[in-house]
Amino acid sequence: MKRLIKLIRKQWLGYLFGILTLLTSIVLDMYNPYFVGEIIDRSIIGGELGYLRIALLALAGITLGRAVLGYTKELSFDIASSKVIVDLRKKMFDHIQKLSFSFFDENNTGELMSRIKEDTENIMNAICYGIMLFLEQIIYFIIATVILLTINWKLALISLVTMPVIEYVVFRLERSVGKTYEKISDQRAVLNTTAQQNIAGVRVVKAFGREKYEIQKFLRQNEENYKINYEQAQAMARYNPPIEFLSNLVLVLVVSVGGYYVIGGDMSLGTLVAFSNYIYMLIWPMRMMGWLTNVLAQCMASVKKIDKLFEEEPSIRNCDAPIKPERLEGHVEFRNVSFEYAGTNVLEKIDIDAKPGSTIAIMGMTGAGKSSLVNLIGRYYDCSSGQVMIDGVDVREMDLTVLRKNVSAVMQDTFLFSDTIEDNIKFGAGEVPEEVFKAACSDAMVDEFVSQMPEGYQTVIGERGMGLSGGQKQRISIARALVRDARVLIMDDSTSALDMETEYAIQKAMEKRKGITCFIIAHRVSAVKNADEILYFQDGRIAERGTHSELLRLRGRYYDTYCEQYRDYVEALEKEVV
Ligand code: DUT
Ligand code: MG
Repeated sequence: MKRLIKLIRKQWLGYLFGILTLLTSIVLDMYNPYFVGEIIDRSIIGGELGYLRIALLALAGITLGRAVLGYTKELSFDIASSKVIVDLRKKMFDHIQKLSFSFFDENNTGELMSRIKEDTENIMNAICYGIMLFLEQIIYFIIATVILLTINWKLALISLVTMPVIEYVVFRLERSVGKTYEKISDQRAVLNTTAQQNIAGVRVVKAFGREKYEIQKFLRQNEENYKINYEQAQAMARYNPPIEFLSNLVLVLVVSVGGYYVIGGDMSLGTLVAFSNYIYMLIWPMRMMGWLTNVLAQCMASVKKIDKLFEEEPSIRNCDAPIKPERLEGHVEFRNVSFEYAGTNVLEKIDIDAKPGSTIAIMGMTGAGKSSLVNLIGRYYDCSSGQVMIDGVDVREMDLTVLRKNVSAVMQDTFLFSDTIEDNIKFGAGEVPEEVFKAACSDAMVDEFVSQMPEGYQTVIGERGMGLSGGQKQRISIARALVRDARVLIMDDSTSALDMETEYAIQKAMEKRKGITCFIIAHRVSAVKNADEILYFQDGRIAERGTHSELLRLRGRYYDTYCEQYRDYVEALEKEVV
């Protein structure tokens, strides 16, 4: 809330201008009933034709003035509020970007999207139309009350006494409409999610022949949506008639009592007409209050949700006095490292010493903790106990920017942006010399297929753009990691979609890149056998470790994997030989 008020205060000039035009417009409006009353008394009854001309001119002037002022008022409120929302969205986005991996494990995208979109829209409604109408109606009410009291206090009191009755009815009705609003908003979110998941996962739906089921599911949601909308329509339909009735009743009351005064000569006819016009200025604010409280309640709920998001602290951030080494050698050590996700142990007491420029290969069953291990190097997560060190400095004490700049990762799930191939590759590096870019593309075997494309590196991939094969995507993400001048390179299962030949070619190219400490996770023996040390993981522990030949001699799990992968080949070879 404080954050929002600060942002609103920043736009004070726009709001002030809006409020000034609003006040002027109200003042003009107040003359309307006055001139109508005077026309009746002086021109129609009194026969003063000259006055009629002046009064009509004044009325036309008021109407024109109000139109211009109304436009300026809406525009100033709109611009000021839009600026507040733009600032708020920017702050939210900056904040979300700062949050750690673990936050995104726990919160789904849909919810964050609705914070950025729907909740800010709710706030916009309140700080733009809400504030504007609230001020307008309050002022109308006060001025109209004063004018009515000066014209005829008895008649004014009769009308004022009925106002709480109208307000009570308005609030009762508004509450039922408000409830359906909430239901509609919830239901809309469900409908959106259903449609969005279905469209995003359309290939799975089709491949599994689940179209009919999905259509049914959507239709059910749609039907539900219709029902709630119907409910709201009914609530809305019930809303107006009773209020209309009450408003008219007040008018009838005033005209009847006022009629007596006019007949008795205590009040002119024109004054009575003006009086009844001012009464509308009392009733409208009463009617608006119901809507306004709803808008305000929605805004408060959204502000609360957004505040909660802002309260989320990044679990991983710089320590108080982070160490900023000029240059890293890339000496990575794990010292007695354990790690857990939400209370479940995933890694237990791991010790690794990766000398600068060495290659550590990691193998093991799925779920053994391989990705979890490498995620600790660039501090995507922090270990639960023990220490991960680079060049003798605990990664938690190193400046995050320096650390992340020096650790380059090819993640297990390839994610590319809907952008050109060139921008995707340069994503983490910014502007790089052409030869560095070229070298990365050729080492990652990207050049091989991109040079065949008519638009080459300017080809846009992703939505409506060029489709790529799984292996091509992997090659681009390898190039993206190579193009950065990082000391530590992590390749998490990043050659799994490549054929052996391409994998081999990339391996050979990587061997030329001296001085980079590599962590390679792979399932194929061919991808790990040249590593300085191979770690075989099982249930979060290193079950076997050594070089390729050491592990073969051990005749353990690595040996079994090796035999498994080479059996067919060996058998075929044996047959050939015989
Ligand atoms: N795990 C979680 N939350 C996560 C990621 C993993 O609870 O966000 C669990 C699942 C698994 C263990 O941690 O039991 C290790 O997962 P990891 O991804 O490290 O396994 P992996 O060795 O990389 O498996 P794969 O070969 O399938 O990539
Ligand atoms: Mg993994």
